[in-house]
Amino acid sequence: MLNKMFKVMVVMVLLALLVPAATGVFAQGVTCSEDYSVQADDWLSKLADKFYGDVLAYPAIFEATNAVAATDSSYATIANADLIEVGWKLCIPSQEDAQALLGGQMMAEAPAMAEAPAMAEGGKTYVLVPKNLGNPYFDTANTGAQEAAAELGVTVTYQGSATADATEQIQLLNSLIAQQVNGLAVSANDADALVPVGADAIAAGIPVVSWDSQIAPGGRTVHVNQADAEGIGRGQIQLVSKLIGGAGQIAILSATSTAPNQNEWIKWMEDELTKPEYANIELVATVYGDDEDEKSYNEAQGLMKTYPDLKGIISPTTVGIAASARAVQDAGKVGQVAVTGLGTPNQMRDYVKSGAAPAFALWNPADLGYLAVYTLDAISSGKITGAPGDTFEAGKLGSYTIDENGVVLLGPPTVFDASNIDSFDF
Ligand code: RAM
Repeated sequence: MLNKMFKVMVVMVLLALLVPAATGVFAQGVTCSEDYSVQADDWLSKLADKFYGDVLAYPAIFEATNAVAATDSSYATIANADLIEVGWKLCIPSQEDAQALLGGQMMAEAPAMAEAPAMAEGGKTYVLVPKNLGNPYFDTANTGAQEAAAELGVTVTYQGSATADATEQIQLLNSLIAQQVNGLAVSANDADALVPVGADAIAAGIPVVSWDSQIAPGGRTVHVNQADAEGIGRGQIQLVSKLIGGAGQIAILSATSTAPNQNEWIKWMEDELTKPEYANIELVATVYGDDEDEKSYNEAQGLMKTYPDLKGIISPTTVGIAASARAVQDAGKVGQVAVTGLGTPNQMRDYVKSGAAPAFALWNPADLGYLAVYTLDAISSGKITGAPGDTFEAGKLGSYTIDENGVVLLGPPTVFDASNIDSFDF
């Protein structure tokens, strides 16, 4: 870990020193051996791994693309190496040119870096378990988890059930315990139902953290929470109130009825609604789309039929909010029914622009997956036991402390609207 951090620092120092040299290399005719068009879920270190087998070689792509962009505007100009956008054209220099661009230092370290996958093969395997597969939110969390895995020299596999169902999830976890994996990071479909299987894993020496949606204490050591539940819940009511002018009927379209995270947020929404400033807002229904697109869409349609005067839908699930916005648009009710909730900017961009969902919130799921893997690894490697007060380092995200409830908090969510939605790509 320290070794990796040292390498990152060496590369950063070298880059700072190398800017004039890099320009020189291009002056000497380094060309792009390949052009690459950025796809969803790409990030620079992933591409560096793909093209050079070395995640730390990403500055070569960064430098090369910016250099060619200076004379050819069809290439992207990358201001921030952490932010690349789908569709951008990148310049991929040859391995040789990349090496020259990085002053030879990067590739000189290649043998040491190449040890990482070998170590991982005989080394630790953790499993990142989403509520279900096929949800871009969890796919993005997995990209962050893979980034952490590469930094830590471990393998993280991504395995989930087809539906967001606790029984299916328990079956999967039992089979992972039988396979003697080295750690489990789970977004739970039911807080209590998963306690026995989580406790079995811990008893078998397999550390368990929950992330995104928690397993109750007893079935996990630490829960990696995206943001304070009270803040999320109250924030949703504040958002919908603004969008509907403080008066009218609203409904909640949630994920599954047992989802620990949504249920906690809804509890805080209901509490917020008791404040006098919301006296003119009436919560008429809470329905469940089970984090399935079609079911969520049908539920949203149902709400609009049953409550023709409905003014707002809060959907605190990335699947539900996108389906609700689509249903509002298809029903020709943009401007009459405002959708808000928790969504990914990439899924919601068009609906923000059409006015179907003018504003919503979320955290960065990739950071959440990254933090979950660092937390699990800190426990698995014995750096911490996971007890309240324990502090550990989580790579680029910095230092975290486990609170008195065994919870690690990522940080406050971002509110997205027309003014900022185009700055985010996940
Ligand atoms: C869905 C899932 C997930 C939740 C997000 C906001 O993707 O239900 O658990 O955190 O929405």
